[in-house]
Amino acid sequence: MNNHSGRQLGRPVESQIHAGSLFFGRPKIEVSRSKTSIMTDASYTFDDLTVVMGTYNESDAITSVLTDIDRVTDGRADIICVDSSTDSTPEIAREHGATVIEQPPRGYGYAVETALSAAETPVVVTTDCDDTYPMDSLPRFLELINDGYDIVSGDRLYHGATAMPVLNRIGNAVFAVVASVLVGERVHDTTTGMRAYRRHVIEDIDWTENTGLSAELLLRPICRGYRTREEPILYTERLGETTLDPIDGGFAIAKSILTIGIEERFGITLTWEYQQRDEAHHQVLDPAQLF
Ligand SMILES: Nc1nc2c(ncn2[C@@H]2O[C@H](COP(=O)(O)OP(=O)(O)OP(=O)(O)O)[C@@H](O)[C@H]2O)c(=O)[nH]1
Ligand SMILES: [Mg+2]
Repeated sequence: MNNHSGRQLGRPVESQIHAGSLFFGRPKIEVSRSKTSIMTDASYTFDDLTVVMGTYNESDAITSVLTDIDRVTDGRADIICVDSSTDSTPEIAREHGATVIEQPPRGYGYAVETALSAAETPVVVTTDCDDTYPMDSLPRFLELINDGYDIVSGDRLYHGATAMPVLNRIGNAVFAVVASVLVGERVHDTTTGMRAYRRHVIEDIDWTENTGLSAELLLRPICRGYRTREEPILYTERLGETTLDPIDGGFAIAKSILTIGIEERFGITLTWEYQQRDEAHHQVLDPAQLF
């Protein structure tokens, strides 16, 4: 361990993700280790935090999600929703005081990247707007950012994620193993929607993925030496219908993980693939809404 506090080349020496073991089970989370090894002068509060999300017909869930954020942060965190809905989601978001940016429904990654770019605070947290992620974990995520981490990634699988469909659970476990081999660090949940980032990480990297953006937002920073850790979170059943097709979406994420791994490991850009991003992989696509 060392006391580097800036961006490092090579492997993230403070990363709690690998914790010395690539294949021998889940690493023990050692918070005290990070507290003694990482030097930072910033101490952020909820006034320095924006929670961002894509929203696509989430009227069943959005009230609960936004109310939880306000309750946990005492109304101090900014909220940005990038919305592509045809239901009342954007009106509900505005009523709750969220900033709403409207965008055609082009997929998860387009929405989340727009939302991340719109945030102005030094700390940004992503979530899905489906009530699956625990906003009660926001204080812990902020604490870990203040401990010096650039990224804190919610690990849904640590507690079993029994609310997750079995197919998704198996897929996520496989993604994690493949990604771990590719990036050379043990990761456990590459597609989680809940993470905290220091905003400079978002600004430093050119993002290329759509459905696979969540994996990209974790894997490229790991490969580039940002201080990253996974934090166990509880995952609950979704309110409202899923927007993403698990099969098509799963293949898109697998392709993203392979591409990111190859690009980062070998320092190449697979331009043949990224002249344009993958499509939305929504469950029900309404062609009239696409442009
Ligand atoms: N603005 C916008 N948001 C989107 C789009 N596609 C998905 N989202 C949002 O992105 C988040 C993730 O989508 P989910 O449907 O939860 O996908 P998932 O988490 O893979 O699937 P579940 O396990 O069912 O939650 C949700 O908050 C969606 O509303 C889109 O095209 N535009
Ligand atoms: Mg979701």
